[in-house]
Amino acid sequence: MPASRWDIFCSVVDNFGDIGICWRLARQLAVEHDLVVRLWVDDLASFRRINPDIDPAAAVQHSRGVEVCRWDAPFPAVTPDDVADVVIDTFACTLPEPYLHAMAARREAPRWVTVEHLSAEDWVAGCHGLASPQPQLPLSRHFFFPGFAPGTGGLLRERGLPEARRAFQADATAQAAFWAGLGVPPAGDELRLSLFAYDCADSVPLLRRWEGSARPLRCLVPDGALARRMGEVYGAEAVPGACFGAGALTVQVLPFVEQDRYDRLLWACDVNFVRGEDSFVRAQWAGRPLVWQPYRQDEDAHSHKLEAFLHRYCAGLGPLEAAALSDMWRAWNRETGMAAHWDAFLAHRVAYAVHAELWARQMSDLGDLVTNLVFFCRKPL
Ligand code: TRH
Repeated sequence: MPASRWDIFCSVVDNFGDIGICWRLARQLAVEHDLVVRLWVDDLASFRRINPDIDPAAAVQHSRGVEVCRWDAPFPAVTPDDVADVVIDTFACTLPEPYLHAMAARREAPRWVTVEHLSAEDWVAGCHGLASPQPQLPLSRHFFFPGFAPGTGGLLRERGLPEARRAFQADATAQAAFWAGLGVPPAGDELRLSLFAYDCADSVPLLRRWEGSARPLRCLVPDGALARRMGEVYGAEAVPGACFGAGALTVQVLPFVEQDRYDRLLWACDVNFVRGEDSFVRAQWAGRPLVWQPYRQDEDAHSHKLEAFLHRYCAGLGPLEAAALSDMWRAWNRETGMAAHWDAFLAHRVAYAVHAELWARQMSDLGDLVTNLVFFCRKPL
């Protein structure tokens, strides 16, 4: 049987990816695996943006079956009995010293696992599951890598997600209600894009290209730096609800919505621009064409991640489709030449949607990350 108490530590570096992933992990452990889960978060204000239930002032609160604790410094006094059976430090965040010492003083050491960043690179399967002893204390932690290949931890996917997504995509009434709830008019023959991206200095040529589209195009962009930059192009204030643009293009600024609603946005749009890790994975489950922008890292590490993923993802596409997709993704990440590659990308939209379904099925075959993690922690050392 899996150990019953789990502590997850989440340090919100910047952006929302880390808390986005930890929140899904915590919820799924509690709801689907019936575990007692505490989530320690050092930035509740960011957490609140993806979960409006959260009160940033509360030291302890409950949401969706999870106990959420504010991770303050200094960390409160902690005894070995307070330590959970499984301790997860996400993305190798440094555990608080008092907690670490209490872990070492526990009669039976807890299972200590670092859930790592997502990458499609080949080395991931070789590192998944490796142990690393703590140099000063009688503790050992194991590395758990999400991934896209057998031998990795797989991807976060809740029970029933594919069915819920397909039901929504087949239900015109549910989609109409969803758009209305967001203040977006009925789609008609408009092409709908969701665009969640890091600030892009050179998006103007792409906007101009969209203005000249044969078909009306609505670009739905969340409140943030990129929306403001787009607003400047049209002399508009990019606040949630604002619409601006020219020709065939309407840019509409959306509020940052709660995670489940963001999923629906991805399911409802024709093409999704996503970034980082979590929105990238959610767009893969959406079964729609996507354009990915990895989180920018020093020494161009993100380009290696991009190429590794393209290598895997394009394996199931024909040469023309693979080239058009790779060109568009690379241009988006170089922040130049996107306009030149957009038409070719869009021309293969139907093939990409078919491929997205196959890819999602292939990824499902790896098992979902949380179930894999529970099995991993159940295995005797
Ligand atoms: O915010 P991100 O850029 O996160 C990144 C990466 O995870 C990266 O690996 C990490 O190291 C870095 O942060 C610090 O993008 P990501 O991963 O897509 O996370 C965004 C989260 O926000 C995701 O859970 C989806 C959620 N979201 C909403 O809930 N509502 C919204 O309206 C939008 C646009 C996003």
